[in-house]
Amino acid sequence: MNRRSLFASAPPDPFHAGAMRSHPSAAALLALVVASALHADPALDNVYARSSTSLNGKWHVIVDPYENGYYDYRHVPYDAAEKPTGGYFLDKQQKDKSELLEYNFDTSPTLTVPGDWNSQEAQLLYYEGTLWYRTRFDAKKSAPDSRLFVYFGAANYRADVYLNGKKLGTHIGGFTPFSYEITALAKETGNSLVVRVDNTRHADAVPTVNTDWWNYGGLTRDVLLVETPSTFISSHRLQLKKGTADRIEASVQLDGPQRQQAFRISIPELNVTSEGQTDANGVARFEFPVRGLALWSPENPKLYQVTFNTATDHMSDKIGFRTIETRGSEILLNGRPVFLRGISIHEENPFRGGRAYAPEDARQLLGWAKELGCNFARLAHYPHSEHMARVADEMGVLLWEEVPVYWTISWKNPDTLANARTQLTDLITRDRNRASVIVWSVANETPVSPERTAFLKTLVDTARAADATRLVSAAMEVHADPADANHKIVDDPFGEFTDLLSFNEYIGWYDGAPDKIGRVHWTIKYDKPVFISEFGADALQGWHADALTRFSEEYQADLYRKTIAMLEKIPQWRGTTPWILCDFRSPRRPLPHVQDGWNRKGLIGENGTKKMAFGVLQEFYQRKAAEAPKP
Ligand code: GCB
Repeated sequence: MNRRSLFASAPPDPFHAGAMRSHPSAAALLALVVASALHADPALDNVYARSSTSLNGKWHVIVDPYENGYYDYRHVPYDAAEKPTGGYFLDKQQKDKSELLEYNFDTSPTLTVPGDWNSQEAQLLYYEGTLWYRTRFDAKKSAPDSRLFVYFGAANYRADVYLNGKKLGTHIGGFTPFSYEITALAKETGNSLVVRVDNTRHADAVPTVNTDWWNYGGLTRDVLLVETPSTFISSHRLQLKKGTADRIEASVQLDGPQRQQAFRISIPELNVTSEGQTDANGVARFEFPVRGLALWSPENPKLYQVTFNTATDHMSDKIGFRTIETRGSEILLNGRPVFLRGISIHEENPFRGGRAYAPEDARQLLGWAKELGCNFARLAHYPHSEHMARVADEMGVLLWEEVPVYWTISWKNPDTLANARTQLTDLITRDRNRASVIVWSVANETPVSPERTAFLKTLVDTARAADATRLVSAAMEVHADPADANHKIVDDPFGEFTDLLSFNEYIGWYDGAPDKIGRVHWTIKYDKPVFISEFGADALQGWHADALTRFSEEYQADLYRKTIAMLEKIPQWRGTTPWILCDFRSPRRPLPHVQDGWNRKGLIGENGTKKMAFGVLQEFYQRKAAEAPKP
């Protein structure tokens, strides 16, 4: 086909033949993407307490492996033109029978939002690439001067967002929320919202190409149309002042034309109110005493209704108050030593399959953790949905939250570092008012090198600058003594910068057989609380054999028994999150009839049935809970 002749009479196209010099260079395109990724609309925290309409539901989709909807035939993005002539984001409809149009959202299939595409459609199970989503919605405002935003809980991995044919921006990072203001662009009826989601893995991305979990793509969390007053409370932060249990520190940010206003914070149940004034930037800081506060803990997950008021906006949040710190090798919760009886969790729903996203999913997963006897959970290996932290607040489960700096990241690439920092900051901004969250984790199993330690140190500094009240850690690795296979050494130089000395170990699974566990002895370099962020073994639920047979429930249960006995001999051991609550999908696990694409280290199988090791850990946690000093 002579493509040139086909386009000969088309409307002028600046990127068409003859206009080569006006093509944006690769560097300019990258700058465009980075600029739009950094393009910040006002933060919208506490989004579920705001006035909003759900845009969840069936969205029309076009699977676009060759990205015809994004690039023209010279591979230049349509949206780089000032007045794009093509691109699926224009959401065109054929006007007359002669018009050539090779896509049509209205007649395309649908997928449910929120939800990954892989688990909704068998043909998309392994799909990695671009998929276009389109929904239509009306946007009738309740007041003429109110403002409108579209909010995305998460889109994995890159999202290009368009409203009524205009680009709102690009967001990078698969697990953190983002929003765009659409006040000027939205119409009362018939808005077209198009999102190109691309889950292609990249070596310089966060995470990188190599992970042990499924790369679920799509609009994986809630999409909301949010309405705010013209000047509104765009973010808030309120918790106990560091080092005290009776003083509250708060800060708020207003966005809009009337930034300077009187501001009031109240906690009616405690009979406290604090008043202040926002400055020219819309910021106000508060500090006030509280009396008779019931501190939040797993045993008593007390939350208080807190209200935030200005003349133009009001908002409320349910917030718990607790302290967390370390002293030598102790972890102190509300000033008392605590042992973290934990479990690691991937955000997957074993019954429905695929990425979990709903409050009910959070209740299911954290409910199992409670049944196991946990007071703690590690939300591995990326930010889970906001519902997890909110449900943990209600149920009384302490949390470790993590960013996907996993295995081999491009340590020397400044863009990779900027990306990781943004993901970490966005996670902290979203969950910094949740009492359940006590640990920000900046990485998992990263290979020791000066570049990696500098990269992670920057993340630690970022976390501490954003939130000085929580602990910072990372799941590190154990080093072997070349002279003695049973001698395990914990000496990662990064351990100097973390509050917990957390590491993963797989003695008896990747490292020898279970009989090795009893022979191991440890050298631990730092006087910090030792936290075992992973141990475990694969077991196919329902498959029984002797304790030396790999993949049997007996092997896994025996490994748990032996590991617990070994860990109890480490004097500074203060908690663990064994790997993992439920079996989860992983393309790294092909063994037929045993793994079939699942990592089988769950204590619960793919169908929700518990394995023997669940009972072993439960028994240990019951004992630890009984031994714990009563509050
Ligand atoms: C690890 C990783 C985790 C894997 C696990 C395994 O060390 O942190 O993501 O899934 O081991 O099963 O190998």
